[in-house]
Order: sequence, then C-alpha cells, then structure tokens
Amino acid sequence: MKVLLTQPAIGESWLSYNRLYAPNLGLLYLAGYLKEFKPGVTIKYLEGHMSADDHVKAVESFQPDVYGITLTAWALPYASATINRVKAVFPSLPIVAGGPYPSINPRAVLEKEAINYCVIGEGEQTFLELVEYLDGKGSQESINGLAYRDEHGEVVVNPKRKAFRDLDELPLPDWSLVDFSKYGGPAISKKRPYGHLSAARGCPHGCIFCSSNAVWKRSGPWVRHRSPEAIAKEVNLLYDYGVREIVLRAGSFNANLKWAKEVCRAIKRLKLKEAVFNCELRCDKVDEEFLGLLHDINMWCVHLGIESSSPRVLKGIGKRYTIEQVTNALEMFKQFGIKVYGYFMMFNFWEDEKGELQIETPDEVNNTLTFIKSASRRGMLHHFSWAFCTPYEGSQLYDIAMRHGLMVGTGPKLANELDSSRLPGISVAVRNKYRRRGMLLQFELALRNGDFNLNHVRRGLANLRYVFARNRHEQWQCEYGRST
Ligand code: B12
Ligand code: SF4
Repeated sequence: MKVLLTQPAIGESWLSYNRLYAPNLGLLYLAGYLKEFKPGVTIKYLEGHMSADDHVKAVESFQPDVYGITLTAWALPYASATINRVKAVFPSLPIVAGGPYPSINPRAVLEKEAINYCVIGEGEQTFLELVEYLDGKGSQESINGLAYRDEHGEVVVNPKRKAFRDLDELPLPDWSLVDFSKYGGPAISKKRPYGHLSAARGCPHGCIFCSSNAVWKRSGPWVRHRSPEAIAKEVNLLYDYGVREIVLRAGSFNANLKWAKEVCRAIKRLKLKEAVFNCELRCDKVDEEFLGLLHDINMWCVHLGIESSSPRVLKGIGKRYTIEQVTNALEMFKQFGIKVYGYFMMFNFWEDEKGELQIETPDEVNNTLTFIKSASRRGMLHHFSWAFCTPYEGSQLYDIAMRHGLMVGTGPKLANELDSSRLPGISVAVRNKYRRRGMLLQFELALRNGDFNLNHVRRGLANLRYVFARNRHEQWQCEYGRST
C-alpha cells in the first residue's frame, strides 16, 4: 500500500516560502502513526513549494493507492487546482482531505471539490482506519470522524471521534521524511535549518477570531499537553537532524505556566549549545522564574498575540488581558534580553452585549501603530506583523460577519473574502493608508533590530511595491490578502 501525503502545490514563490517555512506537523504525525500501526505501508511526503506540473509528475512517479492532502482555508484555491490536476490523471485515486477547513466544513469540501473523503479533527486513527478500509478491511460507515459521499452521492458525516487522551502515546511525526535543507525559516529568524514541534493540542482561550477550537474542541479532552520529557526527546531528535532554530508550538505555550516551566527545565537539561528557540505566548502568564528559564534555553524571541493597543478592542475580541499586562510583559522580556515579535490586527470587529456591530476605528488603529513605534524605540518590541482582521469559518468572528452581512459570496471562498468596503466607515482608501503605514513601520523595525532572514529579501522588495504604488488594492487582495 502506497500513501502520498501532501500540501497543496503553491509554486516556488515567495508565498510558499512565507507560508510553508516549516514542515507540516499534521501530515508528519499521520505518517508516523501509519508507519507504526500499518507495517509495510510506503509513505511519500510532498512539500507545497512546487508547481502543479511538478506535483503531478511526483504523483505519477510514486503511483499512490491513497492521496491525502491537508487544507487550511487560505490554501483552498491552490488545493482545488492541485486536486483537479491529479484527478484528471488518476480519476479513481481516493483523495482524502484533512486539517482545519475539512474539519470545520466537511460538507462544503465534499460537495464542491473532487475529494472523496474528509477526516474531521484529529486525524491519526481515522486515517489509519480509512487506509485499512481502502486496503479491503472494515467498512467506511464504522469509521468515526470520517465524512464521505455514499453510493447515492449523499454526503455522510459519521459520528465524532474521541480525542487522544495521552499525547505521549502518539508516535512522533516521521521526521525522516523531511529534507530540512528546504526550510529556510520565516523572515525573522536566527538560525537555519528551521523546524518546530507540537507541544500541546488545543487552547483553553477563546479569542473570537481564532478557529482553533473548531478543529480541536470536538470531543473531550481537547486541551492536552505532552510530557516535558517527551518534548525534550523530540527536541534532541530535531537537533540530531541538524535543526538549529526550534519553535515550541502550542496554541499558546504558557496557557499552563507550571507545565511550560517544566518543559524549559527538561530542554535545559539537554545542554544543546547551538540551538535557539522561539514560541508563541500570552502576555498575561509570565513571571520572572519563567522568563529566567526561557533565557536559559536560548529562547531568543517570543511571539505575542497583542492584536491592538485599545482596551475596548482587546475586550471586544475576547483576548482576556489588558494593555497594562501587555506593557508589563514587554518590560519583563526586555529585562531578560528576550526579543519580542508582536502579532497585530487592524480593523477588528465584534458584537457588543446588545448584539450590535462594533468596529475598530482608524484612530484606534493609529494608536496601535503609535504604541508599536514607542515600544520599539524603548527596546521592548523588536518585530511585528499585522493582518486585516479576517473571519475564518469556525470562529465566532465568522458567525458575527455572517450575521451582519459582512461576507461576499458563499461556500469555501467565504473565509478569504471579507469585503472591506462592507465594514461601515472603513473605505478601501482608509485600508490602503494603514496598509502602507503598517508595512513601512514593519520595515523600520526590521532595519533597526536586524534578525532579517536573507532568504526573504525578494519578498521584502516585492512588498515595497505596495508601499509606494497607488491603486494596488486589487493586486494586494489577490496576492497577499487571502488569509490576512
Ligand atoms: C502551529 C500552527 C501553525 C504553524 C504550523 C502549521 C502546521 N500544520 O504545521 C505555522 C506557523 C507554520 C502556521 C501557519 C499558518 N497558519 Co496556523 N496554526 C497553528 C496552530 C496554532 C496549531 C496547529 C497545530 O497544533 N498543528 C499540529 C498538528 C498535529 O495539527 P494539524 O496540522 O491540525 O493536523 C491534524 C489534523 O488537522 C488532521 N489533518 C491535518 N491535515 C490532514 C490531512 C489529511 C489527509 C488527514 C487525513 C488529516 C489531516 O490530522 C492531523 C493530526 O491529528 C493553529 C491553531 C490551533 N491552536 O490549533 C493555527 C491555525 C491552524 N493556523 C491558521 C492559519 C490561518 C495559518 C496561516 C494561514 C497564517 C498566515 N496568515 O500565514 C498559515 C498557513 C500555513 C499552512 N500551511 O496552511 C488557522 C487556520 C484557519 C482555517 N480555518 O483554515 C488556525 C486554525 C488558527 C486560526 N487563525 O484560526 N500555523
Ligand atoms: S488566538 Fe491563540 S490564545 Fe487565542 S484562542 Fe487561538 S490559539 Fe488560543
């Protein structure tokens, strides 16, 4: 039995290097699980950095029995094109989709795309059972967590699958399938090769723009942490593969502070001289002991989801922390010599208690940019990226956008197509103005603080076009704005 696991073919463009700068954790977990529980299976892992033509050639040379593709909302157009090309050459090849988008809306995927099966939520056991079924064992009706079309063409969604309780029981991602030399890391990174690991699944917080819960919160337990020892073991393995910058992924690494400290202690015991780390944190759960431990393991940069400097906005979007807590965290990181990369969003929107639509004003966006500038000049914030607030299906924000008629079109495309002119009071011209200001400030910080990954110079130059060009809105929407 031959199984091909792939990302959509996006091409050898700055976009693929921007979005696919580290190997895909989900697919590699599936590979590790299949290898352990279906001996004899041959697996090929395909990266997204290739043209659709090269993708088809790779499929032709491997001749798989099952084709599995991972789907996030932004990648749908690429996935659709990739799958159509593959189906044209292999009409009877079973195509299986999994990941955030098929988990959230399996019906839309099965109805609109040339896909035979959707795996909903955590995929390891469901995919194993499906591969067994496609190999002649069992029945598709009995596979929990699976959606498919029956013989009458009707979409069938089987009952949910229970989540794994103990993540340590899962085999590790099959890192042997990865060519790490292909992973140049994101624009702001320190060392290469760049890699990451999944330290936990699920997140206990409820930011309204995040669709994480729609993927993981299917059946309990939905927030699970791996043991610190298991994480340290995988860090060591990645180090042995030559990886030198490692991201400890979790919805937010310090959601459970006690556990996060234990993870740092376990990594510290490895005494890896050349490795540097980064991770994504919340601002409200930091103390000196934790920062000391981060410093000890060479956590050179932490990524904080700050989003806005406006208390009104932070409350509205459900961040559940205050701007004072943000500033306090920034000061502490400065004391410990740990750089900070902030994530921000512009033109957030939400519903107030009466169900009325509230929109972040241009003044509030302006204040956020001023906050970034000032924090950066005081050495408390070193890098940032920003996005126009986008309602992903499965998030509370998406439901709000639907209730207030803020989306255009229907179906899978929705998630990418918030029409800014429909945000009352926020014109395209206003968005363009803040886009330019946001990008210029991003450049300013990168120039001031360094850490720029030279692999991304071309992307940086491409972005500059949008700073100085007029009327580039359409091109931006098309090339850059899909998921932002
Ligand atoms: C870590 C992370 C990343 C990492 C790595 C992602 C990875 N898969 O390797 C990085 C930083 C690269 C990343 C980038 C992006 N991310 Co991200 N990311 C996350 C995060 C925080 C955790 C995901 C995770 O734990 N993965 C671990 C693995 C084990 O889980 P998994 O990939 O989902 O795979 C499991 C199942 O989904 C399923 N499965 C997945 N694929 C397949 C395929 C088949 C065939 C089968 C059978 C099953 C299957 O089985 C897997 C094993 O159980 C989530 C939010 C959250 N807390 O969950 C957002 C999230 C997934 N990201 C999101 C977004 C928007 C992005 C970006 C577009 C951001 C951007 N603007 O650039 C890019 C796109 C990257 C891409 N390749 O699509 C959204 C997706 C929204 C949506 N509805 O599609 C999420 C849900 C956060 C949000 N905003 O709501 N991300
Ligand atoms: S944005 Fe981060 S902290 Fe908020 S719910 Fe999503 S993963 Fe959790």
